[in-house]
Amino acid sequence: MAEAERTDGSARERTITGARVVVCSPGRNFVTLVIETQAGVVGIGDATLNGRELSVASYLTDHVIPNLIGRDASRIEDVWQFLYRGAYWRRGPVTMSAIAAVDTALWDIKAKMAGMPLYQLLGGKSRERVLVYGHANGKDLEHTVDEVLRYKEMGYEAIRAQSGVPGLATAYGIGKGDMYYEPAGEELPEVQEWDTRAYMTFVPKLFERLREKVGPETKLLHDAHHRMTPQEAARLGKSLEPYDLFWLEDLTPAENQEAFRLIRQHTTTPLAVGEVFNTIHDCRTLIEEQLIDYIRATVVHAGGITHLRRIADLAGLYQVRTGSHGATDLSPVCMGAALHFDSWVPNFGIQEYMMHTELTDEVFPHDYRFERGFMHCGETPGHGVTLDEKLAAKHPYKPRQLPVARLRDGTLWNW
Ligand code: EZ4
Ligand code: CO
Repeated sequence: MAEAERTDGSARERTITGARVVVCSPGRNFVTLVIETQAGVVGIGDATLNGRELSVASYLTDHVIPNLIGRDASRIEDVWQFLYRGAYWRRGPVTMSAIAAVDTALWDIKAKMAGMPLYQLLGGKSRERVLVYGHANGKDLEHTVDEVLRYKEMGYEAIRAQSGVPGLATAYGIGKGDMYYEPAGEELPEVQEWDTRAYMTFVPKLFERLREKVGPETKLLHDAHHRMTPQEAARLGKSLEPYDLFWLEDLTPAENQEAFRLIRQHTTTPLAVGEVFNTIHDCRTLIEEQLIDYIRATVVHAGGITHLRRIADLAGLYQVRTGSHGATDLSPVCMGAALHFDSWVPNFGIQEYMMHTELTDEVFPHDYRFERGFMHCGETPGHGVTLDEKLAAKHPYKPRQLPVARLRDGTLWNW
């Protein structure tokens, strides 16, 4: 290791002495990185990439961890740059989730060493509580209305509504009948059916009824999950304008960022994009041209707190607010870190929140909590989430993949 990369004597206690990856499946698969320092301070980071978990685990174990041993855990920025630039092969979900895990664990360590909750290191709280949205899913229109009203009863001020579509055997976002939605099914992907026309005919009817039932106050959200062409997306946004959505998410695949110019010209429905983004480059055009209202990038898939902060700062220049992904396939470690980030970030919009199962919560003890529509991060030094490795070991990894979508004629579509 070069001189500059070695820890100096006074920083001996901050030296990274060990790191390991824990893959477990307390109901669903999670990948967690554990980093240890000479002083015995331990930090953890989420590295979960739904359906491709072991690739990130290997990237960390085989390629990243050997580079961490002996390094100064306090040099978060330099470690980030080392892992990003130093790998030569940049970006991509596997690399960026691995970097995110290291980054999150190092922020956890730094905050623990400072004896402060993580949000203090970011600059302190900008708000008292974090607005979250919950997921209401129903097999048909009436069922979805009931579910939305149930979430309203639970105190949610913002609710995402997804519904089964008449004539389609399956639809994105519909759970298997309980609170714990999980899209990854079997070892090989479930094939779901998709028909854009059936969906686009139905969705405005759903939101007309929902708005009637919940009244004007409740914030309603919807996820189109990348299924539309730009022109269809523009029309869908327009057709939902009367129902005053908080946001319409992932209308069309956004590797084509320029497509949003067309959508934006046609609709005033607020747009959210970015849960699958890994870096600031994935959203630079969307943000700089003010083509979206909310950026969905997360701690775990977008290079950790260090990189998410860069994205949020760029977004802030253009009045784009954050709305981080928070599905159950992001572990409580990501949620804990996200809530510290959300408590600080000046241009905060909303945070997605889906309850993890009791077993998941037992494996990842944490101090964040939900209270009537809002989340609160805790005051424990670090990000406030730990890993019960003994319990985790009782729930080994199970191969599972996300579904795929096909059109009625068999053409593979975007799930
Ligand atoms: O389908 O995280 O807005 N939330 C979502 C999620 C994603 C899953 C994929 O693993 O779109 O539910
Ligand atoms: Co989404």
